[in-house]
Amino acid sequence: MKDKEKKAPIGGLGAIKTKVGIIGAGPAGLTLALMLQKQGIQSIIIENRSREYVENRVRAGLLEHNTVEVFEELGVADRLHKEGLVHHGCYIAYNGVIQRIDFQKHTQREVTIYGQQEVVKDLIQACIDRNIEILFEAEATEINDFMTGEPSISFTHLGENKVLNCDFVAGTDGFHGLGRKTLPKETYNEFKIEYPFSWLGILAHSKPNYDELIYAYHNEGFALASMRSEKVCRLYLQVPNDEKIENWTDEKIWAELENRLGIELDKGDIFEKSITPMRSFMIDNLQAGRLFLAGDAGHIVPPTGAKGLNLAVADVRNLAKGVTEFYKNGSDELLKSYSEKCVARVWRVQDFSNFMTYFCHKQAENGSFEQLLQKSKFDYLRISEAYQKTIAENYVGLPFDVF
Ligand code: RFL
Ligand code: PHB
Repeated sequence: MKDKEKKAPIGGLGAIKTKVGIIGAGPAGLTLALMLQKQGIQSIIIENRSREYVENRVRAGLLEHNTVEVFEELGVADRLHKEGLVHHGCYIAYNGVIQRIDFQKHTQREVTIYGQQEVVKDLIQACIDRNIEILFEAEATEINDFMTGEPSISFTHLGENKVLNCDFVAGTDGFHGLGRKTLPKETYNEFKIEYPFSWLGILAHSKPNYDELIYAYHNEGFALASMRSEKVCRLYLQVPNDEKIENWTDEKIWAELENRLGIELDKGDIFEKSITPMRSFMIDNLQAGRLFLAGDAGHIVPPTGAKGLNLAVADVRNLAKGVTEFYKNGSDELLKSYSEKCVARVWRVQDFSNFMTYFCHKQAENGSFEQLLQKSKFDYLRISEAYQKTIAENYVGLPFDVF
């Protein structure tokens, strides 16, 4: 919808107004709304799913030091500190030979294990407590006039067509959202890798009998042992892209995990299983006029580096700073450099996530040149403090303002 006639007038039937119209109540959109509210800037979030759905969507689990600090500053980290598990290192294994990466020693920083569903629950509750309006089951259908100073978002809610008039539009609507589809194609280049493997992920009522995460290369394929609490394990197995979840009985999953991880597991009740493809994707521009993309809307990293949610938080931190500067000092300098600043960090994280993915996954035949190079990297990791430090500082998250 390009012409203004089709839109309801401001204050008219179905039209509402705010400063920042945010599409998507994922970690990016919710964090942005709270950052803006802290600066006295009003926003409204439009989310096409129900509250129950977004609060129960199983995804990430690992928060960088930076991300935890942002949540502390926003006053939403109480439950995270009570229930989250702080880890000072992780293990990387190659066919059963284990090397610990010591985050504390190499970076004086740590990571926190806390499920994305819990993050989202905390953020939604804080938005509600702070009178930030979230319209659930409201689908954004069009972003209008974003090259002018008066953009708007057309959406449907409770069977009605509505319009949100705003000064800025934040496309924090994930990989399949409207934000990136709306960004003019001529403003960006697109980059992607589709990996020839996927992750079969499970959640189980089991006691993790490992104290830190284990990333395991194995001749049968990669496995990752993570956790959600002292009673819930989160585990992943590398599977082919065309794998069907029906082919994996619980017994087969546990046997394969024990084989690849080289440890005995507490084989409890599996209550969630799904297969996720692995991809790296990004565009090198995240803005046009008054439309700004953040989080998965602008980039996807394979989960081996545990970075997607953390990158989403880094993006919206830059966006909130730019919008705040605009309202407080009338300057759009930070907004103009928003994309450039975010994209520099995205490239660094893309490289690390891609490195971890190729490093840990089974790709080449045993004994092939590629597989022996991969093994050599692991042999080097075993003896090189420098290599360990490089992994540690990327894994815990580089400080925000270096990029
Ligand atoms: P989200 O979470 O996808 O939220 C976007 C929201 O927008 C809504 N939406 C719309 N709403 C209204 N109108 C429309 N037209 C809309 N279109 C979409 C959607 O319903 C949704 O609610 O994006 P956001 O906020 O950018 O957050 C990104 C993170 O969710 C993602 O990067 C992470 O989950 C990635 N990830 C991990 N990240 C980490 O930092 N650490 C980890 O340990 C980690 N592990 C993972 C992961 C992702 C995984 N999967 C399943 C892809 C492990 C896995 C297996
Ligand atoms: C998780 O706990 O879900 C998780 C942890 C680390 C990763 C990916 C996922 O690299």
